[in-house]
Amino acid sequence: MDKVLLIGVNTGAEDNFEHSMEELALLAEACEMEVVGSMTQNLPYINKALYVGTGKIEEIKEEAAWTGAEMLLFNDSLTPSQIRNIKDETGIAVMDRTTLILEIFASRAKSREAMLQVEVARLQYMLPRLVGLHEALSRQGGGSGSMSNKGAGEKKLELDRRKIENRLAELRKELSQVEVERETQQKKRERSAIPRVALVGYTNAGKSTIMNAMVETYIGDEEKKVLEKDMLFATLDTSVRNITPKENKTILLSDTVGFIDKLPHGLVKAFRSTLSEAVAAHLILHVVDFSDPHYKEQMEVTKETLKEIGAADVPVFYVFNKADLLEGEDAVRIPKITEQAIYMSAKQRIGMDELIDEILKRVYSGHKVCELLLPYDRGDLFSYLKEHANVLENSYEADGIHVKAECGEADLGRLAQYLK
Ligand SMILES: Nc1nc2c(ncn2[C@@H]2O[C@H](COP(=O)(O)OP(=O)(O)OP(=O)(O)O)[C@@H](O)[C@H]2O)c(=O)[nH]1
Ligand SMILES: [Mg+2]
Repeated sequence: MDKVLLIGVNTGAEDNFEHSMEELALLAEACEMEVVGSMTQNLPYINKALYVGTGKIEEIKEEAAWTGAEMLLFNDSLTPSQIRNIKDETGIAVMDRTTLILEIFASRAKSREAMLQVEVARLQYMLPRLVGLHEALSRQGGGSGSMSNKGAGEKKLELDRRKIENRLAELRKELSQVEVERETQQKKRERSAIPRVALVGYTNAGKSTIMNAMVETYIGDEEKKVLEKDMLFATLDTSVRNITPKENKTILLSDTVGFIDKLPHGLVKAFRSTLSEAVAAHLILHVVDFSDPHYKEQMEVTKETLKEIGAADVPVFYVFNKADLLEGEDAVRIPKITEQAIYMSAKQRIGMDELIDEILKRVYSGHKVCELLLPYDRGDLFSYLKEHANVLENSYEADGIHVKAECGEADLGRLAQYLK
């Protein structure tokens, strides 16, 4: 396990500096690093060359020697020259927050799509930094400034850059093929008229735990469970499960990657297709870790990210999870339900039935009771209704199958000619 020393500079621009340092420690743990210390500095602005103030470097060196740190982990995105300068000054390896998050994603990615997405994000992050490095070196190698007089280092970097660009093009091509497959599956789900519900929220809020509680109760197949773990970014791949909590009331529930403050922009872009599950949902369950003192900021980050991926118009129901952990005057009697939210505990399975009721109420609200007369040669429609609508009554008569069912709008349109 790598021993790391956390370094942060507080310029006062961020309201939650302390908390983002705590989060950095969690991210380091999620990447299997051992945090041996944390150093912070208040500065009016970031030092362009060294990120920290010049005097601080000496202190960092001492602290690193004292704690045995093998790596310095900075709570920000560093420029290539900062990385190089800090390395030169301290002789210790340097990593920044963005690279760390990309590393975590890279180690967790399992599906072909997630792996491609992460690699694209990583290379995209590297590319401009290579250019920066390239410029710094060409200043050294250029000498006379003549264009033909390229240094060997410069040529190598140009080559590296071209290699990365080619690789990126390849990856994007492959990714778009994988995305076509995903889209086809998604279209199939959209056509099936089964309401789609997406679990969305800050990382570690309990999305996968809710998914598993539902799988346990309504599917009962251990194999259908997803990974739930007290670790940032446990989930990277979207999983979709077909759940039928009440007869004829099926939903498609999807569990997606969690969000975090300062999620590298390249990653949001790279994961857009995975997150499209949320965009295409009828209902978003915005899961919040209500026991986290910073839950309000986390909700803001989630809302912003949802806007960014184009899911701002999807109706949202808030799930204030982990309410079992609140004590004293903060304690809430759970389950508690309001117009827009439920307070519950997925882990203790308190409020799961109520959550299901709220979901069904919302996604089946546009459903109307209708009476149909289906001809006998359209038995396929009857099977369809049995699967997708709530069939209340049916009888086989001389003129056909008489059906009374609760149907959604899309189905009503499709079945209009058979309405009694
Ligand atoms: N006390 C308590 N712990 C919970 C509750 N729900 C989930 N947890 C725990 O919180 C941790 C994270 O849960 P997950 O379900 O993996 O969280 P997630 O939102 O899927 O996280 P990512 O996949 O990383 O985005 C696990 O250790 C869960 O056991 C709850 O209601 N109460
Ligand atoms: Mg998860």
